[in-house]
Amino acid sequence: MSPAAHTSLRINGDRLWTSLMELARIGATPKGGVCRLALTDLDRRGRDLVVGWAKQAGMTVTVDKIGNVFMRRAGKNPKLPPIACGSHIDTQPTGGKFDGNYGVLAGLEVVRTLNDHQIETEAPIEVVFWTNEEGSRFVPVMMGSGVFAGAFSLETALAAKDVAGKTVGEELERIGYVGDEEPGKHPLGAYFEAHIEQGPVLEDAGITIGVVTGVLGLRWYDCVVSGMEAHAGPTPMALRKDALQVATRIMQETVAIAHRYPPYGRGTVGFVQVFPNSRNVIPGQVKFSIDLRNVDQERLDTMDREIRAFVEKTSAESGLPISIEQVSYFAPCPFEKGCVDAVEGAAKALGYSYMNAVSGAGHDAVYMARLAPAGMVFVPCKDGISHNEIEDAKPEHLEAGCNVLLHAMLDRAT
Ligand code: HGY
Ligand code: MN
Ligand code: MN
Repeated sequence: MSPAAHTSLRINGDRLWTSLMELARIGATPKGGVCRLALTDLDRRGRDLVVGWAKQAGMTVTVDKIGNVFMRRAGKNPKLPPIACGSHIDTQPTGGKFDGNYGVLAGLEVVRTLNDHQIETEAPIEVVFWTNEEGSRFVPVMMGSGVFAGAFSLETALAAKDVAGKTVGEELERIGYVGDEEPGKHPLGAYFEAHIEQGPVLEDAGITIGVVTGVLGLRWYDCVVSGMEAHAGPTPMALRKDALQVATRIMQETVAIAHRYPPYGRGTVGFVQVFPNSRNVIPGQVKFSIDLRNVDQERLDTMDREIRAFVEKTSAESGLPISIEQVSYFAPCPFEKGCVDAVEGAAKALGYSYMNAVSGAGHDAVYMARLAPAGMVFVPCKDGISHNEIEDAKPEHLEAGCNVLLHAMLDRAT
């Protein structure tokens, strides 16, 4: 918990809410959500708005070669590695106002509060937003933080293409966010991320703060089933090479595998491309995503073996070629005890209800945990819904989470 001198310090919840609503206007959708895909003009406008606010708060800004943005508030001792916080401002196509955006603007609110009270921390404070956390437009997921942590190379990331064939490198150039700093050459003393839970556990339990102890491991795959286009009328059922019918067996097995490894087994098929996608043509090719997750490494590896074995069996039985390529992976990630304790200590001292939580969603904190002590603060979201335009959260919960972030960071920065 932060030193006695600061225990009465609280953030300005109205200012945080106002900033969230202003940022949410960039890419606002009719149902009240946000569509601000990575490296689009909307992403640029969102980046520019947040960077403008940071400069107004007296912060300096550094951008690295994958477009990660580091906004810095000086500390007494510039030689100390910064105590950082942050998240992402890119969203899902049918995303919400709070996923990612909350963690960045909560960090900005921490700085604004320190400014209001002329508090000088020993270590610098930094607020970061990472490029393409969502992995929706460009794969891999958590791209900017992954390059920063060395999980994959800058070249691999810059070459990634969206469905229209545009590369990360071209789009980063186009929106003017190719920085000079080599990714990863930026010391961090500790990293905290405030985020909505994106699940129902906190709300169901009536708890305000989730003390995140770790994050599920994740494997993403691209799977392609190749058949033969043919006419839906004259082609007898027994003579078809129907790529979609075969693909659906693998989609069903993706879900079945998750059910076999509870309680944290997860299996999802969210992206499907059918070719030629015409109602009276037997599909000749289907490309689809597979997302497998679990909290336990052994179970995640078993799920990996089982989906690959099923693909092989299905190809042999159907006679259709099927490829499966892993395109994203990170291991289950426990957070550092000191950071977990700092979050719990802050929640306790501030008088908020709290409980331990495991994150089903991936976050940039997963990669930061490879480089420095890292922790996360969860707050409830309405009905646990996220990656949906109706995503919602209570101002008082967002304020509470930001107060916990403030004091957990002061615990490390003063
Ligand atoms: O997929 C995830 O868990 C994160 O929302 N990118
Ligand atoms: Mn997120
Ligand atoms: Mn997300």
